[in-house]
Amino acid sequence: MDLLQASVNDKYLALARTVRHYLMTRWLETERRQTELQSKAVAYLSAEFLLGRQLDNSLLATDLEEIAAESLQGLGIELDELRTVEVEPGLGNGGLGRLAACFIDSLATLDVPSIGYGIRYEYGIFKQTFVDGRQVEQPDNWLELGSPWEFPHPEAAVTVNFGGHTEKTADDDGREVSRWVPGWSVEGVPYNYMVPGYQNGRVNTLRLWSARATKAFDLQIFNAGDYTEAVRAQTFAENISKVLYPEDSTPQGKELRLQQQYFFVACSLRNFIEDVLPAGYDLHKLPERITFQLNDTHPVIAIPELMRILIDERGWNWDEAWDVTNQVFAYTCHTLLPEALEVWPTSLLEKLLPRHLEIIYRINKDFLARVRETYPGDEMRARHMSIIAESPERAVRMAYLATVTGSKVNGVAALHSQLLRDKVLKDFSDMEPEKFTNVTNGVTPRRFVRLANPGLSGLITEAIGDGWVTDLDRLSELEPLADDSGFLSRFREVKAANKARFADVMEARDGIRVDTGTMVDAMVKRLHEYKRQMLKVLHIVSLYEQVKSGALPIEKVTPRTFVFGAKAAPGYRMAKEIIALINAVGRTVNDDPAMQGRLTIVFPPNYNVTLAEKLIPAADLSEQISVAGKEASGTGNMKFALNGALTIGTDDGANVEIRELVGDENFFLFGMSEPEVERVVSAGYEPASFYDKNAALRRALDLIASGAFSDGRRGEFEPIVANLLEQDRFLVLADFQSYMDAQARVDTAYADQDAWTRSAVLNVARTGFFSSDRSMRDYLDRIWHAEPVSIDVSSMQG
Ligand code: GL7
Repeated sequence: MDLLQASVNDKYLALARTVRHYLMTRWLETERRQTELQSKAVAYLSAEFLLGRQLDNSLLATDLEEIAAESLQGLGIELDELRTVEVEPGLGNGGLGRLAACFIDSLATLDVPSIGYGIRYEYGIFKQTFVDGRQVEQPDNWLELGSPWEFPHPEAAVTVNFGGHTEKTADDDGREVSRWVPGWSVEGVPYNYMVPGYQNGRVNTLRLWSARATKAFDLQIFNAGDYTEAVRAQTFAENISKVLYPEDSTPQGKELRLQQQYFFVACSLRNFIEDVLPAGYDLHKLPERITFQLNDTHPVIAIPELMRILIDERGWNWDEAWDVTNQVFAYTCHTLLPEALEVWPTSLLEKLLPRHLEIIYRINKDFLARVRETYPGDEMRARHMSIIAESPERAVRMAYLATVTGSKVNGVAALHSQLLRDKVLKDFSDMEPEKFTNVTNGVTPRRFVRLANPGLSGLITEAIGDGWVTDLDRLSELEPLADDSGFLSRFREVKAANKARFADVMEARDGIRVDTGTMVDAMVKRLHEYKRQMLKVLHIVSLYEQVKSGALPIEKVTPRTFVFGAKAAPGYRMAKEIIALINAVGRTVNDDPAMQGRLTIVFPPNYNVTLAEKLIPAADLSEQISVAGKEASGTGNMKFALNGALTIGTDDGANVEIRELVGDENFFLFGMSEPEVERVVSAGYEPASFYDKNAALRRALDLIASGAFSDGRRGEFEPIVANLLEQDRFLVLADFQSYMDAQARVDTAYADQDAWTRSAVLNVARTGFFSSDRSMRDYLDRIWHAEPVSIDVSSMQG
């Protein structure tokens, strides 16, 4: 095709194919080396990988950016223009999925043989739009314009069975064994993605599975002459990988969801055992070759699947199979919300995976025998610890199954792991304390500093060299520069340039104007009541009310741009109401001439990884304000701190560790601690008493209830107000005053720009700990015990 006729998308695709071609040699070499050495690898099983755009990351990993930009320029093409056409694969909901993407990046960069296994959803997380300020979901057709980063392998499809029943038969030795007679099956087609390490020649694989109808199935029906039925069957099969469930931190409990989970782990185990391991490999030695890390409970059905393979397909006895299964799985828990722990009704498992249910029953029987042996006579304990819940309906507690089976169980921040041991999984931790460990989350410095913040990266590299990109602890070398006025002013210039860039993006993307002279105060994360976007809204409404009532002179208000980014699960009513309220407050405040240049609210729709990469480097203040004891870790908090935003936050999740590292004087702490929350709740929390006692809070809530943000319609936000006054599960009202006070401290601190910038620099210098490279080293030391294997790039051609 003639270049003149090529669309921007054509050019983007051409560039992507060129880069991936370059990576291909390294990919093949990585695989060759693994086949040769057969060293221990890590398989990260995750229902979500929220990858973000691939082009930039690949250019960075290959160090091809400059060459690409120059050669494109020679052709009259701007690299920047091509970057912007890439549609990010949104194959995840939020933190959990993005964490998986950071982890595989770090594993590749650390030269660890590893493979990611997940689902190639045809539709990722929905595209969020606002209609009259209310969230409306649109399908995310991310494959529409072609997907140059994936390699489909239809020839390597595997079959996955479902349904049917089990039969008791006798084996050769006359022992009774159970046999699964499945009712139907689908095929899983692997789509491989390259996961390049940072300039080290290693290219690992992310293998995502796509479902299609089996040939046999089709053929049977076609032969019977029923064309429409055959096509229907195809659609039925393809449904399995059709769409990502948009629920976040809540279990979905739907049959299709369980189908997705079993589908991808069954494909992955089969792939690993039959294609990755050498032919004839003795599976008794499996623990020498692999750890399957279970990313939350979504892949936990892999446990009975491996037992089934070993016993039913390989003819092993139970104890042998259990011994190996125990050693190869480890489980990461990502939540503290009891309602978010997945349970599957036994009735559903019976229908979809009857053999697996039998295996789970047997695991439970053996486990409970162990509990009774350890705690004779303590029947209550046995009942509490049972993998099978008896009410409200008989169901399998997937977190318990994972805990009982896994070699290790970890939480994702120090406080979270402590609360798992003390509360969520207390009985299990009492029985097997050595099983429990912590690995604090991390984020990849490649994507979230080096790529997202070229200005800051340049400044850091100039000061301390570029070693920090793969050794983030080296950021501590910046510490002395926090007192260097020249450095501080350059740091400030970078922040200003990042704000200007963010403003440009907002203008181009959404037609939203951002005043770059204001403090950028950002709260971006899924909309969830426990994360308390409402507390942020009350802060804004209170400031607005105080100005309007004359209590606060406008000149005293620190000019701020409040940036929200948040998707609500489509079925989560209250979350959607809160989105509508934020937009309503935004409209009123932004349109009020009295607020001009002082208080502005921007809420770009469809917050995603791509937008995060532009916003985070521009932020001054990072809002991490969940009620203590609910946010397992948070990872946005780390990204902001690493980019020089100061945090206003509760003692929750990884905030605790951030504050410890940056120091109290560089962090705005507020709110009740987890034990305080616990005490208030158990004493019988009465939110209305806070409303009665606190005039500012009362005025803010009254203003919302008065219809001031809804054209006088008083009932509009009644559900939100009533919920706060009557229930307030997440103690928004109880923490209001403390939050307002902390925000006042923010204003005071921000007024001294030198001191603020110094704090910002110290945030960068002291948060190297939050590299996902460090998280991976912790997993390697404490859980996986796999070794790096370097790839020799010297002989490779471009
Ligand atoms: C989460 C936690 O809510 C979040 O705090 C954590 O940082 C993340 C990664 O460990 O996992 N758990 C969860 O279910 N989702 C998360 O983001 C969706």
